[in-house]
Amino acid sequence: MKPEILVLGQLASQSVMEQLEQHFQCHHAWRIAPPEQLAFVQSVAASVRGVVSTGSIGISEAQVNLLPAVEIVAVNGIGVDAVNFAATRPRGILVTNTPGVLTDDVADLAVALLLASARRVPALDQFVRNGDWARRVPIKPARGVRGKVAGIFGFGRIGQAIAHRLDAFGMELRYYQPRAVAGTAVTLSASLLALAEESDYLIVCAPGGAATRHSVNAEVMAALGAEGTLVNIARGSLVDEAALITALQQGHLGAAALDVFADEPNVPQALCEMSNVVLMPHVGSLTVETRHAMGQLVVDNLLAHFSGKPLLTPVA
Ligand code: 8YV
Repeated sequence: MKPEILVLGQLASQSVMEQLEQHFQCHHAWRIAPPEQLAFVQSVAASVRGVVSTGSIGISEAQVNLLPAVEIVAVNGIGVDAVNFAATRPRGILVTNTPGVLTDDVADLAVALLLASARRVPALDQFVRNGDWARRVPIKPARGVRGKVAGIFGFGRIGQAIAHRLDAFGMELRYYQPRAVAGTAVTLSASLLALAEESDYLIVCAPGGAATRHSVNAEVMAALGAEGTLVNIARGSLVDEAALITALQQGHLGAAALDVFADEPNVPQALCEMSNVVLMPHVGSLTVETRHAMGQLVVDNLLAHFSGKPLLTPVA
């Protein structure tokens, strides 16, 4: 008999969805409208042994408590801040994620956001489309990035991949995270506040969760300054979004380029109205290639678990 799994989020790769169907008896909660989802999960809960989730959805304490037989939660994403470990750990429920395979695409998007903000790509795209160029409206020169300082908050795989790329643009690099990284040529700043003070661009790629919630606060944004730009490709929870809006409105911060938000998919109207803000709908890893590789890791972790083999990418 195929193991039964609860699929909480749709995975973008068709081949991955087919493999899930091939190897498991799938209960697709994501196909059910939210008001009926709880009843659906309750109706299948007793025999569910595995869960497929996403970085944003994770698994809540209430969901874990609904599943008496669950053994493994396979997250299609690197961030596991939405997984309630206080509920999974005491029951020995295993958790896997998808590190490594999404590094390049997420780093690429961070650089794309930085450049789009510096060179005002969305605003100038509008400028052409709405006829301002044809009307010969004067164009304010953008700011170059060569020689500017990029401060990277969170210097894991993704942070280091961003550093590697920005080095090729002639930017100066610094980073901050609580634990120093051995063997890097990039300078460690004394604190996040110091990093913001020393940087023209602050790029947030630290893990989300309670420990880092609102690390980028009003003080950090003021330190980044009126000419500074905040780039966030990690989690909305890392930034105090209300303070960000105030800082941008009052000119304490120059610009922002954001792929992630506090309450996705709801983006504050104030941010949508600012021309010095670049907005993306949480798509750092959303390429055909990477979403396939992530989904394949989800499938391979589940197959390993249910055949008694070691997990490929367990979360410690
Ligand atoms: C995805 C992410 O949004 O990896 C993460 O932590 O946030 C993203 O890659 C998501 O998990 C896709 O399912």
